[in-house]
Amino acid sequence: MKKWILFAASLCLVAVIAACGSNNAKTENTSSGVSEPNTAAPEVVIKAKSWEFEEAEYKIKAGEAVNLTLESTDGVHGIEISKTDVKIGNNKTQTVTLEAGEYEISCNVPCGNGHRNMKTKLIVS
Ligand SMILES: [Cu+2]
Repeated sequence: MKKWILFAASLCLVAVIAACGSNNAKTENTSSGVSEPNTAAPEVVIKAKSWEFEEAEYKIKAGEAVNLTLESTDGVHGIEISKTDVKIGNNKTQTVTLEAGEYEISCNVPCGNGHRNMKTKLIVS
């Protein structure tokens, strides 16, 4: 429980810092992308198998909470999203809120021969 309070507090801090630094383009990626669990948010399922993701790209809305679920249908995988702190474990869900842009989703679990090529795109707009 305490962890969540700390986490929420740090999110608030990031929001304050982001608001203050909005004139400075370099600070805009300080937000982690990870937000508090929100079961009301729409869900996007990213299916993974050895060694590829089901879709060549995934699309979500900018600035809105989305539940990203990683579903592995073959093998054990995990994902991380470039330019963010978002990491999602095998068959886990994470609520994320991202700024518009193009991100790369890649597998972060060494899962065998094709691991290094296990990437897909996330379009946030
Ligand atoms: Cu992998």
